[in-house]
Amino acid sequence: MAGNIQWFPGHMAKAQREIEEKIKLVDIVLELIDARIPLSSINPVFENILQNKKKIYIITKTKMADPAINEKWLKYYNENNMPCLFVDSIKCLNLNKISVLAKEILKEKLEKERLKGMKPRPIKTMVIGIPNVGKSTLINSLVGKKVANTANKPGVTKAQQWIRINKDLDLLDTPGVLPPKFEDKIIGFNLALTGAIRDDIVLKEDMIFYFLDFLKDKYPLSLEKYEIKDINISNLEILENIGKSNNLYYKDHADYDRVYELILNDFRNLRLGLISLEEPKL
Ligand SMILES: Nc1nc2c(ncn2[C@@H]2O[C@H](COP(=O)(O)OP(=O)(O)OP(=O)(O)O)[C@@H](O)[C@H]2O)c(=O)[nH]1
Ligand SMILES: [Mg+2]
Repeated sequence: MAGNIQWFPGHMAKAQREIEEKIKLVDIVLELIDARIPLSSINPVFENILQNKKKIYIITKTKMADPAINEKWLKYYNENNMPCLFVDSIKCLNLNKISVLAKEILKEKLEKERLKGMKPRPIKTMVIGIPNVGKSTLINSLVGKKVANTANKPGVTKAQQWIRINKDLDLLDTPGVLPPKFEDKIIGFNLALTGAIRDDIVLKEDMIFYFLDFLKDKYPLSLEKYEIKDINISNLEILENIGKSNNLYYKDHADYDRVYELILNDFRNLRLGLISLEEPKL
């Protein structure tokens, strides 16, 4: 699809409505952001829905992203007074800090309740974010068992679900929501590369050409996996080389579709190294 990508599947409209309905019930929101695409994984619609609700940015998949770029993002969030935690739900990085930080942010409210004689209660939190960012995986890792379905594709969670993490924390899992349109086609590429939207929503060829240009510019060494040392060759030559060395051939040229799949799988399974697709302008 060229130019603006305009779409909004019905199930997302419903998921968004349900978030709007439940927002009153929660003390604080965890907005999940993919460490590899901290700009593209923000849904501006959430800003309107949340209004003045307290929020922690939970940066997920930290261990899949470039550590040097993670550092830059941490600095960015700190400088902009955006409470954040860089976590990895698979490697259990910083997960125990979530309820500590939530309590700290809600200290005044909880103290007021205590003074009124109310009993201590779990903090109610809603986990929101774009599809595939790791909402359900985070919840499972916090509970220590599989209570929510997860998979590496968008749209796995279909309905909201309350989950008690411990006496201090209740979490509401929600289905992923994306904005109704992406102004910038690079956002579409970033979302498709990381699996937040299905690959067939963007033009795969354009996405792979964008990605190869990006790698040449920012991560030239990653192409050594394909024995490409001279980054001045064209993307078409790169595809031909990869086709040849991986036996992905169709008549006299590379079987492009299968080469695209190979590159995508290599990126998603970290075989090209730890790659961040977006960095902050500091
Ligand atoms: N390495 C790593 N993988 C993660 C992390 N969080 C999630 N994943 C993987 O990302 C994929 C998507 O995770 P889910 O938890 O299903 O994502 P979701 O946000 O609930 O997705 P929807 O329900 O579709 O909105 C799964 O393959 C997870 O294993 C993380 O912190 N690190
Ligand atoms: Mg889910």
